[in-house]
Amino acid sequence: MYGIFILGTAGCGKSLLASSLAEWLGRESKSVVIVNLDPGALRLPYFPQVDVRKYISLQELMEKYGLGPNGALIMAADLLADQAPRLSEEIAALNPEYAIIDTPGQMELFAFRVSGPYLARELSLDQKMVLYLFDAPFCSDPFNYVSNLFLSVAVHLRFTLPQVNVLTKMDLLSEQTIKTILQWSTVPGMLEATLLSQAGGSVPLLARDLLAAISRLRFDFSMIASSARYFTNFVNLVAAIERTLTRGEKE
Ligand SMILES: Nc1nc2c(ncn2[C@@H]2O[C@H](COP(=O)(O)OP(=O)(O)OP(=O)(O)O)[C@@H](O)[C@H]2O)c(=O)[nH]1
Ligand SMILES: [Mg+2]
Repeated sequence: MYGIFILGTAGCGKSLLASSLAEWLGRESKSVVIVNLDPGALRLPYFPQVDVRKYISLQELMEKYGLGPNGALIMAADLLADQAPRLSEEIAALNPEYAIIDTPGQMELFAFRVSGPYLARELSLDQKMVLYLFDAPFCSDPFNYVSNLFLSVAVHLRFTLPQVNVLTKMDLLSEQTIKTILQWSTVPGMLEATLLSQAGGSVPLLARDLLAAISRLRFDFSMIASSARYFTNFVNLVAAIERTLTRGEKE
């Protein structure tokens, strides 16, 4: 069983990508289960065969502990860790080739508290990986792009799983803008030059220094652009996912 954890900032397209990826793999005759780990999800674009909302209810937490919606979300995120055995059991009973795991909207509640990495470690799946999503409209600003690189590296440090970076919602930007964003991650010096050409006092220099710091980490910054709405570039995306998972298998 392969496990694909989908992470990224709020609204970057995690749930729709989970849904489209499941549909695509299903069309390739792969057996797929989508696991919803977002206790706060109101509406999902797919039917989650395994759903943490069965065990954790935000409404109940608010009533029982007198919490507001944010307090309940934090508590719910912390309670996720306890659900590892039940979720593992449910996934094992379905025995899919792929478990696609949709994670909570507010990434910091999952990735930067104890429960997310713990749950990712404990779920009994043979090979696991992270898909880290960059929201393309947000990342067309070079400063936002650099901040997101930091988040991507931080996620990698937290989960220490093989990771593929995905530029989502490519249908919302022009081909030229997508090309530019992809070049920032592959053409040496291009992002630095773009940052330094921006107005903003000391901000471009700060962004350049941050970029230099991350570049020393030897992290793979390459990205695959895609659209979960139109399945654009899914052949390459799925090939990268399969390469990453089978590489892990050989290690
Ligand atoms: N045009 C376009 N819209 C997209 C794409 N992916 C997601 N969206 C839209 O972006 C919005 C957020 O998508 P979601 O999949 O809910 O994102 P999310 O990261 O799960 O959001 P939260 O869980 O609420 O943080 C929705 O309105 C989606 O329909 C895409 O590839 N193209
Ligand atoms: Mg979501």
